[in-house]
Amino acid sequence: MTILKQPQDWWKTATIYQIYPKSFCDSADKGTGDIRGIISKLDYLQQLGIDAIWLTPVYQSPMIDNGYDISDYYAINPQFGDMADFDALLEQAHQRGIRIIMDIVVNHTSTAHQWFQSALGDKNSPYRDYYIWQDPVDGEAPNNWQSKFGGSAWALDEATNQYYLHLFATEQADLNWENPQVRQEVKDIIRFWAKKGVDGFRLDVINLISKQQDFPNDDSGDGRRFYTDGPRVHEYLQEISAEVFQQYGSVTVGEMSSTTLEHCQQYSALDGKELSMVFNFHHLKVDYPNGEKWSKAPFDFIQLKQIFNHWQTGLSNNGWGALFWCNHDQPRVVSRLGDDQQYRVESAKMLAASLHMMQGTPYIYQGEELGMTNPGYQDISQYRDVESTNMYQIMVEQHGVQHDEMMAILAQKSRDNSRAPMQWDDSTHAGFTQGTPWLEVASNYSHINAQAALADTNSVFYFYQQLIELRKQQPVITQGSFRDLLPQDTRCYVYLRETETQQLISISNYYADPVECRLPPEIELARAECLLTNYTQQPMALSENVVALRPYETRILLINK
Ligand code: TEU
Repeated sequence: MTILKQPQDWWKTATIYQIYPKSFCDSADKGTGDIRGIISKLDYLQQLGIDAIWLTPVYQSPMIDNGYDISDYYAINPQFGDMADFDALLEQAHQRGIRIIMDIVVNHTSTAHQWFQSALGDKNSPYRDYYIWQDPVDGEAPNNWQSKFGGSAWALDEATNQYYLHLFATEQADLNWENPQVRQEVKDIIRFWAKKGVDGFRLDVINLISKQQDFPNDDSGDGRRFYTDGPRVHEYLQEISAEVFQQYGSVTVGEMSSTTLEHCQQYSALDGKELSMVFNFHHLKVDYPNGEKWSKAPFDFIQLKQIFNHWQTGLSNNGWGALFWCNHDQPRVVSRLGDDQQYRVESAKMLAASLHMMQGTPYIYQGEELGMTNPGYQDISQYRDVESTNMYQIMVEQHGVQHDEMMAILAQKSRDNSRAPMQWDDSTHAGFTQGTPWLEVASNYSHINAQAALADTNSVFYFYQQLIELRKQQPVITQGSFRDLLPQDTRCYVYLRETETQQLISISNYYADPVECRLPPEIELARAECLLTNYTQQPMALSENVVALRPYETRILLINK
């Protein structure tokens, strides 16, 4: 087994690529992707230049939530292959210098897990206390907490007349972290994978593991304030970190739902006592009017900048963040914040540059490097995601939203937007499968695909390749301080990264109209070298400190002091 050296903090200059295996590449004509399919694309990933792969769950699972409902943490789902395939992936990736980060889902298990099966209907089961049970209140659920996928977060176990908690689907029962045996099981699971040579872990909704133990009713919300960043979460993370992560030198990224900067400073504190870095989602709620995901709205640009500024300055010298626009739960960013028609290539590159020049570790979600778009499904039968199908029912049947309106909302917001199969080439089903794909391929695959991107030196792919390389070459990207130079500008995001020896300026026009922006006089633009831009023609002349930007134009400038 090839083991990669783990120089300290290697992940600070790294770029990580997220693979959603079900939608990546099918090696066996069955319509769903698999591990062998991933292995066949490692050369492609090496060419892109990424340092590590975050693999979303490939464990045994009934796939109600596509693997986020695990029924056996020690086995590979046959849909994806077997343990020999997994070992081959690890070996083949390592031979190419690519690390593997596994997704660990331990806020909950599948209700098909043997622990839950033993606990269900039996108060005396040794596994009963692995889960969270409450008696009914007035013959109803113990409180009004809502599932993230809609409806009550409690489901009744009729045989014992107690409810179990499920913050996600009914088939995803929350584990009781108060029970030390549960924590022991979690450590054993992580150790098993770390011993195999896995390089790190992405921890699913890890800030939800500690619930307030009196389970109060929430008279002003959906209950999240009683389990988000909960009372013992830091203690639990420190325990696992000391006993497992630090022992193996694993990189860790925690997915933090509805979190705060203060908690994230502690989760990702530089002493490494909890996690290496954190994902937060505040910047991806700028198109949720009044915090409501299930309605359509343009994004709030000023708010987007304010959120980035808050997190960039707040984590600087304090912690470390993951930088991302896309993942398997989010719509495609080029459709969301860019223009997926006329300026698809320009806006995909601009969004990439504007994010990748910040401090943190960038994550690229499969297909983002091609500028893949939302697939534009028009029929409810095209959706597969449990959240989307639940929400369709709730919104249309209970809230009286019109079918057409809900279809338009799903086309903008559904998680299936990112789960549409990867577009490899212009053959049938985009080269993703020879079978019938489990989720339809976007019809634009004939021109948006990896093969076409590799043949075009101006493609989004090569732009990402350059961003990945730049991060390794220019220490200011990893180390520099952060300052928004034009916080009031309603069209452009212009920020400065600075160390004692370098200034890096990221300038981006977030809109399709040309715009001029005036930089503060202390920036000596005449001395700047342009490291990267998304227009091939000569950049427009800079007059004094005014920069003229074309639609979605982005420029990365460097000034050596
Ligand atoms: O997601 C956590 C989470 O809360 C979401 O991003 C969720 O999809 C969103 O709130 C719905 O509006 C993680 C996984 O990334 C997701 O795929 C899983 O479904 C979820 O946990 C449960 O394991």
